[in-house]
Amino acid sequence: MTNLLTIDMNMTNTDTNTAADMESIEIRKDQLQLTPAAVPDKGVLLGFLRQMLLIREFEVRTMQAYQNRLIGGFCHIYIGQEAIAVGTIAAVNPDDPIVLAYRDHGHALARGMDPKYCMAEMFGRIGGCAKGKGGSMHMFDADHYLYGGHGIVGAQTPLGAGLAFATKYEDEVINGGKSNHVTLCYMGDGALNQGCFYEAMNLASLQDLPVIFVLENNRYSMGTSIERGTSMAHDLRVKSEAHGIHHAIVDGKNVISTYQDFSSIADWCREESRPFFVEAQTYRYKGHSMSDPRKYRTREEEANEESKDCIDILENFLMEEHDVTQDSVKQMARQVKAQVLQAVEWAKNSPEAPIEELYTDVYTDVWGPYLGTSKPEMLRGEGSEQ
Ligand SMILES: Cc1ncc(C[n+]2csc(CCOP(=O)(O)OP(=O)(O)O)c2C)c(N)n1
Ligand SMILES: [Mg+2]
Repeated sequence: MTNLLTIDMNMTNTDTNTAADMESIEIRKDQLQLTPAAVPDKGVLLGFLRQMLLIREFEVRTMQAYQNRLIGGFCHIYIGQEAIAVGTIAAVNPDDPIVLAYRDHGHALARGMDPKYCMAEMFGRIGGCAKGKGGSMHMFDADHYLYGGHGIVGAQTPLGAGLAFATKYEDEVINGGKSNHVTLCYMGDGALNQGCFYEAMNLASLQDLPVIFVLENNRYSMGTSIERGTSMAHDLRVKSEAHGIHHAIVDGKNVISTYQDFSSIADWCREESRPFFVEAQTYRYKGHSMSDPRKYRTREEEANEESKDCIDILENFLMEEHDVTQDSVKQMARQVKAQVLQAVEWAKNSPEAPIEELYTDVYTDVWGPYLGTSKPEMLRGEGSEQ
């Protein structure tokens, strides 16, 4: 039987290549050199800390509400990954679009969504950002250019390319200027294995779309480690290199360096109108979703990762470099806790959507009430028996 390697060699031999030529094949090196932005000042860093504390407290209360059955359905907790949402969103402009996977509460808060609307959305209440119709996985906030959390793994990647196409078209064609926006398209490591991601990269590269695919590599997709489920897990640059898209790795546990690196990458994408693929290395402390017993990894591994916590890293920096005291951090944590508890109260007191709401904000309004037959009301009377 001929193996693939032999076929390959035969094909090469029919070319003009010799063995000597093959030895001299050069691996293309990424030549792009970017200088990270400066470390932000104390005020900005305190803002980062407040946001990360807010997200963490919000997620703790979310877990509590879920356990008390105030939240139903799927619910994915962002604890451990806060530095990525905070550092990356701070590095772009407020009107740069962002689009998310389903682990989306942290990004929504970092983008400026009021925690009340985020919490009420999870409670399925009318006071939620999508009137409670979307739930945990579908935070959406058009005023803040947040184009949703998405539940189908990878589905947001073509949307990210599309958003970048839209801003580029608006900037260049409608407004007759230079493309001046950059879209952030977040994805988990599980999305690396979805075909649509490669289609999105292909189009983004072909059409010079200013989109950054932000890979939040937390090393697991549900219970599957990246090494088990993804080829070339040790060198993910190859995923984008095939499309002529630059790749960078950022320390997703360090909000300061994430911000610094990301700022210069985002500036480059905006200036050049080109895509980028950024791998932010991180870890999720909790299970995949609320019902995950985490049997696929050891408690030692978790403890080791939690000992390098993103909030601790920033707190230590602020204490060492800016004389921030433990007391002032505690005070900030108390303020944030009060804010989140208010959000929980708002969600609890917010009514459920009235029944008529079932028929609003949907693509069709022609279906009627359920009548207990197998054929939907909306399809009757159209002369079709199919
Ligand atoms: C197309 C598709 N396949 C499978 C699923 C089921 N599923 C939901 S989340 C998930 C894991 C994704 O992991 P990752 O992208 O690493 O994101 P993380 O949960 O780590 O944030 C899978 C397989 C899905 N939602 N969509
Ligand atoms: Mg993952």
